[in-house]
Amino acid sequence: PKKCNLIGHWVNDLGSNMTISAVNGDGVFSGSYLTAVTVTTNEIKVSPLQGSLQRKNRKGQPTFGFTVNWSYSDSITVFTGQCFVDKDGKETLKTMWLLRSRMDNLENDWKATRVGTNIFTRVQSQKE
Ligand code: B9F
Repeated sequence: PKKCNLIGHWVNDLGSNMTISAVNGDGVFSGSYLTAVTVTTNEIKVSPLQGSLQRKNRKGQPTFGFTVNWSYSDSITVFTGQCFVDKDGKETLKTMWLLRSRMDNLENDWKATRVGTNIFTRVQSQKE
């Protein structure tokens, strides 16, 4: 079956855009993230992401994790997931995320973390 390649342009079920620009030999990768949604009226800006791809498994469909450090807020999101390839070679990233907001005090810590899922599919480049 076709190998999963994280490099490229992805869109998720919320319409957020993610670009993974490089993956090195150790599986360390970097890119950028533009969320389509926000909770507040904050201005949304492209934010950097850094992640790690599992390289131990030679059977394909690797697991990975990455962090998005929101450049316009004091919040941070971590994603973990797996890249699946179907029989037609179509890649899907199935992920779960935790969004941590900064709280002013320990009493508010209980409400600091949101959780959810996102499904990413590849945005085909014009020449493919
Ligand atoms: O909306 C978040 C934000 C941070 C401070 C004010 C607004 C940051 C963007 C999070 C985007 C999430 C979703 N987008 C996506 O593609 S990450 C997981 C989801 N997948 C309000 C106050 C603190 C946090 C939220 Fe904020």
